[in-house]
Amino acid sequence: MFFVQKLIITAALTGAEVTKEQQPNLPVTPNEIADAAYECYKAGASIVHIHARDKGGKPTQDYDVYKEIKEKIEAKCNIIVQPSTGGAVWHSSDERLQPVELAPEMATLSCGTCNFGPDVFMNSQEYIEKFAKRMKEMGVKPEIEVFERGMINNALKLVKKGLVEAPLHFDFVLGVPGACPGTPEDLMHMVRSIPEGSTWTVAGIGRAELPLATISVVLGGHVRVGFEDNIFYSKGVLAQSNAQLVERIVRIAKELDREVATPDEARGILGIKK
Ligand code: KMH
Ligand code: ZN
Repeated sequence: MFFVQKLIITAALTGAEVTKEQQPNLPVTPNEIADAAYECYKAGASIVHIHARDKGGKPTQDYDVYKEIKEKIEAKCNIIVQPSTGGAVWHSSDERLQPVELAPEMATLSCGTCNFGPDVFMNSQEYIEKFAKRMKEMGVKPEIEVFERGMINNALKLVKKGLVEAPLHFDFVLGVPGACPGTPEDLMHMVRSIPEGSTWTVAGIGRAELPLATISVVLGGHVRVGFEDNIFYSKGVLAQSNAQLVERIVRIAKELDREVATPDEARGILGIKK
């Protein structure tokens, strides 16, 4: 086989920024999120990246809401549930850490501060180490979120301090307004900057989603798509569902002769023991 690893597709279903007004099919209640996760699983996703919302549709990092979502998804399928510890820009570090207490198989670990549209996404060294330490204690595999190149070095510092264990798994989030753009050159620079033996995925924001996902399929990386990152199917046309975005990546992967990983195969690639 030309490709060493099967393709891991992550569906980022909801995020903290998108509203139902912008994307009427955005899943926000635990039932909607669980249904969307199951549809993405059937379409070929092996990980779901989760952000919870409260009853009013506002982002929340509440333990109980994440618990309900996780249990509802796990009742439907064996997709890897990856809660966010990024939350929304205004959440405190303690609020953000709550879903880690559920001991999910994975969670995100943002490794530096950056501008985030009009806001600042705060991830001081103190936050990063606190999050990494708790994830290690809870046996949670971190997905290292990289919004700027220097965040890779911050992640490597965690390895030196024994807070994260190699092999590392990175997510390059490219095209956030105020942070690293989503060009192919930016992606290549990131890929060349991580230690050998690491795995990586790419979350292209907005219009960058599809081209960067396609490049990643060819390069042997992995792919994240979904309404958190992009609400459109094509220019000016809203996507019908998160699963529709997953289905397109599966078609592209098939055309390029790259097999798509099941959740258990993704666990094997990422070194997650269930
Ligand atoms: N909502 C962003 C401020 C993550 O999920 O770990 C942060 C975010 C990253 O979405
Ligand atoms: Zn997120």
